[in-house]
Order: sequence, then structure tokens, then C-alpha cells
Amino acid sequence: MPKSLLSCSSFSDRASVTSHPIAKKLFEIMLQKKTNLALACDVLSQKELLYWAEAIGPYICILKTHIDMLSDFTLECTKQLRAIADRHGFLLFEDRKFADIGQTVMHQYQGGIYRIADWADLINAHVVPGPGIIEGLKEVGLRQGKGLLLLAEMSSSKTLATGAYTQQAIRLGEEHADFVCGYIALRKWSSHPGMLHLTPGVKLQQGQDSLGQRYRCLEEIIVQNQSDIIIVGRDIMQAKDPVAFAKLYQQRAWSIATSVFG
Ligand code: S5P
Repeated sequence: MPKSLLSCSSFSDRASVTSHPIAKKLFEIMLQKKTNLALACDVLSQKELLYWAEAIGPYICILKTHIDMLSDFTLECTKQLRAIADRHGFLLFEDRKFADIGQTVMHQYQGGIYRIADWADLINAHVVPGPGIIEGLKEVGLRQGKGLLLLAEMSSSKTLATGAYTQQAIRLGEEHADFVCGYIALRKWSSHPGMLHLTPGVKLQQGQDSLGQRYRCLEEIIVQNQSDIIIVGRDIMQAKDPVAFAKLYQQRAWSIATSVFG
């Protein structure tokens, strides 16, 4: 094994040194359930969302939502989703990708019809507006013990989030480590133990969709790029037997991660 991989600290070491409440909880869930799999649950109705949460819940550490995709959204659905998450032991990550000034995102996070801060453990944000977006979200989420992920890179082909932009995103996250607990990224960038790296655009076989999504395989993401958590959507949800496939993903990704991180 290359020397750089040997120096990676394990999830349990990282859990014991981080003081971020969501990072700590996430590491504990990962270790207890032996999973670094997040489900991208991109569905259009409440019924489907609750169905997938219940069916795939045992195999995941995070369920990622796009709550504004639901055509029949009600707050009752988020209450039921929260109950399923607590029962199966996974975190809820609303993939809202906030991207505005602090004052605006504060209201978008707390209020509106979705009331994201009431039920989501994790949210994410682009850093294009600068540090004000983190401060605005922090106003709402910090006192509630929530976590923020910064989009440092994207999985789509020809993404503009590269180079100096990515470096600035990593730096901003580390400067706000009381609230930021990781990144959406294609590889590990930060050696801060509490910073998790979550990678979307995952398939067992590499490839692309027709709208620019680029897929990478588990070995590239976890072994070569040392990312912590894989975010998988269609490869599981469109499988012939999604539950069995989720279980396969869980076992494969966890075994690769433990061989890399210890
Ligand atoms: O760079 C990104 C960031 C995100 S959060 N690329 C992504 O694909 N995502 C999200 O991951 C995207 O919004 C979708 O919910 C999921 C990928 O889904 P899949 O079906 O392509 O696996």
C-alpha cells in the first residue's frame, strides 16, 4: 500500500478527535452500521421518498434529499422521514445547494414551505458568494447542532469548480470548522480530521449520463482519491433489485474504505 494511504487515520480515530456534533454522529453511525454509503433519493412524491427511506435505511449512513422535487410536499412527510431516519440510524442531508448572500440563505434554510432546518441534519452550499453564505447559514444551524458541507468540486463534466476555487472552498471550510463538517468533492483535500469528503457521481462501472453527469467507480473514489462517503442515486434506485444492490454497495464500499483508512 502506498505510504500516503498508511498515514490516513481511521474513522474511529477521527470520531474521537472531532468536536463537531454532526461529524461525530456520522462517524459513529458509519462505524456502528459499517457503511459509508449515502443514498441520493431523487424522487418526485412523498410516498416514494418514505418507501426508499424505509427499504434502504438499514444500509446507509445518510439519505440525501432534493425536497423541492416532490410535487406533493407536506411538512408531515418530513416528520415521517425524520422518524424513519432515527429508527434506522441515518442522517438526513437536504441537497439544497444554497448559493446566495447570507441574509437570503438564512431565510431559505429556516423558513419557506420546506423548513429545512427543522428536519435536516446536513445541508450544502456553494461558496461563490464568499464567507457570508456560511455565516448566514450558521446563524440558523449552529445553535441547533447542524452541519454544513461546502461544494468544493462537482461530479459533472466540464465543471467550473476546479483549481483555485476548490482550494478557497477547502480553506473556507477549515476556517468555519465549528459549523462546516465537510465537502462535496471528488477527492480528499483537507487533512482536518472532522472534515468529511462526500463524492457523488458513483457507479460500479464508470460512464456518463446524457446530461453531463460523470460516474466514477469505487476504487477510483475511495482508493485513489481517498474520499470518505459515496453518494449513489440511480445506480441503486434503477437496479433490478435495489435493496440487494444497496447491500452490495454497502459491503464493497465499506470493505474498500477499511482497507484504505484502517
Ligand atoms: O457535484 C455534484 C453534487 C451533487 S450533491 N454532483 C451530483 O450529482 N450531486 C447530486 O448527487 C445530484 O444532485 C444527485 O442528487 C446525486 C447523483 O445522482 P445519480 O443518480 O447520478 O447517482
